[in-house]
Amino acid sequence: MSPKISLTRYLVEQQRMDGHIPSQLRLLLEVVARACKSISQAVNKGALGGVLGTADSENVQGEVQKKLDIIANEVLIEANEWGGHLAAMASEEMDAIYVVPNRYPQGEYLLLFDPLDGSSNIDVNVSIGTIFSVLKMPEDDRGVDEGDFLQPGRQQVAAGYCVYGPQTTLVLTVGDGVAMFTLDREQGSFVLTEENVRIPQDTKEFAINMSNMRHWDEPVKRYIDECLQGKEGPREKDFNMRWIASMVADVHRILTRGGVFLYPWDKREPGKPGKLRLMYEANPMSWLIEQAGGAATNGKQRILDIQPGKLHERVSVILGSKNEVERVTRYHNEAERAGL
Ligand code: AHM
Ligand code: MG
Repeated sequence: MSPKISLTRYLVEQQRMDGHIPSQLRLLLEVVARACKSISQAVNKGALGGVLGTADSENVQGEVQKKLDIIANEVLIEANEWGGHLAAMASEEMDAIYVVPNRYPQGEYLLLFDPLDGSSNIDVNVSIGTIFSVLKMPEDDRGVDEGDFLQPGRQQVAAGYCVYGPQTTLVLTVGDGVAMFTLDREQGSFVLTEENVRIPQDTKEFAINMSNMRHWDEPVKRYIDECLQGKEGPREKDFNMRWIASMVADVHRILTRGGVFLYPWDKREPGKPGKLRLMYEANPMSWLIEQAGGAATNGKQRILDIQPGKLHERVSVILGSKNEVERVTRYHNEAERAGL
């Protein structure tokens, strides 16, 4: 029987092999994984741990916070602030960036996270997760501020998520493909269970919140309408639909068996470019998807090339199997040319 490869061993070997994980980054990833283990414990206890339900607060986006949103945010901050690997953190649940306090050494990395993605699924016992993205502090920077975070997604040095479902699975990229680790609860460690994850280029499965159909713009309507026509329509095949309403779980399915995920701009709030957040949801997921051979755009442009203007910026997201994402993107370009 081949020996189990723990996350620690995987990271050490990656560091040795190509040297592109410096030791500070390795420590950072181990600490994030440890925090995810502790969030997984809290999620697991559910009502027994008194962690379900809403807190009496709203986040910067005006969304009511769940108790677990706040717990997960605190776990990630407490785990990461003292190690000397970070200069600052940013979170969906915090208005401003969190600069590592003076009493601790400052490191060269910036960590962004959505501590508990899929909040609407917490109380109903459906998969949820933590999404994270790691950037490097710009060189020769004297003091960290929000501007340091505003880097396009292609500059990420690590990205991943941990999905708390029937299994707790950590999925990671450091720019050398995608690896998956399953939490072995008896050993208390993440064990490598999938390497070189690849997404099939074609798919018969789409994920979108269909209840927003009447608010979509033309290219999205055209794409979904063609899928719904199945064998009798222009796509000449029947499509299946899934919508978990936890991006982590939908993306995990796509990394596992392919598919396309869409959370497009829609007319409900025309001033907002989309629902999902660029820096700690779309960017890390897009990089993972690209690293597994898929694609990710906002309909017009590669997500990883978008220059963020602010920390909590939103974006339209289309990601997954390459040929489908390219098709939806082409439909957007065609609609633009036709002035639709
Ligand atoms: P959250 O970070 O507040 O949980 O919101 C993001 C979630 C995504 O995980 C998911 O894809 C989407 O919101 C679901 O939205 P909707 O309820 O509009 O279908
Ligand atoms: Mg989220």
